[in-house]
Amino acid sequence: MRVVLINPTMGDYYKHSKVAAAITLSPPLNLALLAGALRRAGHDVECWDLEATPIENLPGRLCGSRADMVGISFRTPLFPQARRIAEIAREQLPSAMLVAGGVHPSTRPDEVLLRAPFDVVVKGEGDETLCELADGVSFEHIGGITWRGGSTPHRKLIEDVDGLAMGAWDLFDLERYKRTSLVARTVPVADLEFSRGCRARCVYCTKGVFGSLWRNKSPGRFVDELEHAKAHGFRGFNLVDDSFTTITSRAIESCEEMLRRDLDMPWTLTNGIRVGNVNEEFFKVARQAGCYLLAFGFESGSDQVLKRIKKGATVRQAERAVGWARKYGFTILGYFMVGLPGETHETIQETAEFAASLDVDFAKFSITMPLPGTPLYDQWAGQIRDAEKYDFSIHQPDNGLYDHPDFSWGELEAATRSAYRTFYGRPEYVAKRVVRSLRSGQLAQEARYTLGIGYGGLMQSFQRR
Ligand code: B12
Ligand code: SF4
Repeated sequence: MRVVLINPTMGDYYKHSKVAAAITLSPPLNLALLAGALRRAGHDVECWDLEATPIENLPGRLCGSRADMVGISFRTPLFPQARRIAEIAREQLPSAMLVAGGVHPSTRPDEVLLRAPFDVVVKGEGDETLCELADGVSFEHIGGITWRGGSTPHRKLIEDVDGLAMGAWDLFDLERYKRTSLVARTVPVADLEFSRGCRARCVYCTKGVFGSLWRNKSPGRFVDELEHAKAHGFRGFNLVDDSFTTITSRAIESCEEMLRRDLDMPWTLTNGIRVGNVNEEFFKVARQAGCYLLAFGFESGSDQVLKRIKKGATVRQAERAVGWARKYGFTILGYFMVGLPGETHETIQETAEFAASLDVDFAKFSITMPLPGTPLYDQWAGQIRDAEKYDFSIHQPDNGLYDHPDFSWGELEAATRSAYRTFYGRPEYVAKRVVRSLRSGQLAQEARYTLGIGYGGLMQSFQRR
């Protein structure tokens, strides 16, 4: 079968966001893995990443592709755009099978079929399901799909993750992925995964694809993937795992294997690791193996709030983890959330002060969003303004998507600005940043990011105060 896989573009999503300078442009791992699996099963595949390679005449390209199947991948905010692409595909390729996959279709399959002209929605991991669809297996016999007229339950999570296909990186023009960012020093960067799933149950997190069963690759297979990526021209990698260090000893073993094969591929952990799942040895070995930057999902500086959101971590663990990461010379990013359930003005202030007290290099404060497929979405269902028009395409939440049960939007935004001010407004922070950026040779890049994320917020906060 001739298959075209499409990754929509994020377009203006980050235009008004302070994090734009920290977004790395990498080929989408999902398309690369799905294409690898399809090719292994004998199908012809093309990957169109509209983020890196916009297509001016999409109708013409689709028509000319003569595809039998078009698969579109999307997270929730990209649904409106995925719908437009599906409409064009339907017009140009009336007899092709249109397949939706990714996080949003996995959590809202019926809504996707109701509002967009897809034929089938794949729920959860698509590696095996998409091949079965392309092989022509009848819908009733394929686990984890919803189509017009039927549905099968989510299929079992893939346990043998060593058996997954290697990424089909040759289907991407890597020249288009050479944009550096704060979190990408050596480009192009490959997004890769060592494990899937996460055992924690944070109330704001979507588990609709990889679930709660943690599955990891063997160190040998994992490092084979790194070598495969390197052979295709990548010069660094970023692990997108939900929870890389779930079993810390396994993370350490994979770092040791990297060292043994002397890969020379600098790498990062930008998705955030759990502060309770680390030990000093991990930081030591990860640093030796080329990891230079990592993020922690701290979320809050209040143990009470952490408990309420089921983070399964404490403020004390956070302090200890930062101490170790600092000792081994990592650049450290901290993710924090504002307006979590159970939050008060005092706990938000506590979080801001906690962030400033930790020796982290950058802090990002995000207003809590109840995304579909999360326990928080169910908890706040009554607060969502118009579920039918729930349009996620806007990044910052002064978009009136939902009414926070305890704060007005004005209050949430003011609290966020104040948190940025508390963190980035410290004179000692500025001095420390300049010294550290000079030491790492990243002065220009880090200044760009700090100005964007920190001082963009800071300036706004002074203007609007
Ligand atoms: C890297 C990443 C990003 C990168 C994206 C980089 C890129 N090139 O795609 C950046 C930093 C830009 C990003 C942004 C955001 N992200 Co993000 N991100 C991730 C992360 C950590 C990894 C993504 C990944 O590569 N996973 C590995 C691949 C293999 O998994 P996958 O994409 O799900 O693909 C599998 C299946 O879904 C399926 N599949 C996927 N596509 C298709 C297509 C077809 C046709 C088929 C059949 C199957 C299929 O098969 C694949 C293999 O099994 C995930 C968490 C995670 N572990 O997945 C969060 C995650 C996807 N992000 C999330 C969120 C909330 C966001 C933001 C909304 C955050 C924000 N506040 O702005 C934005 C949205 C941006 C946008 N406009 O879409 C949520 C998604 C929530 C939702 N309902 O959509 C996730 C799941 C985190 C979480 N657990 O809550 N993100
Ligand atoms: S630790 Fe991260 S991936 Fe795991 S449930 Fe919490 S937010 Fe989700």
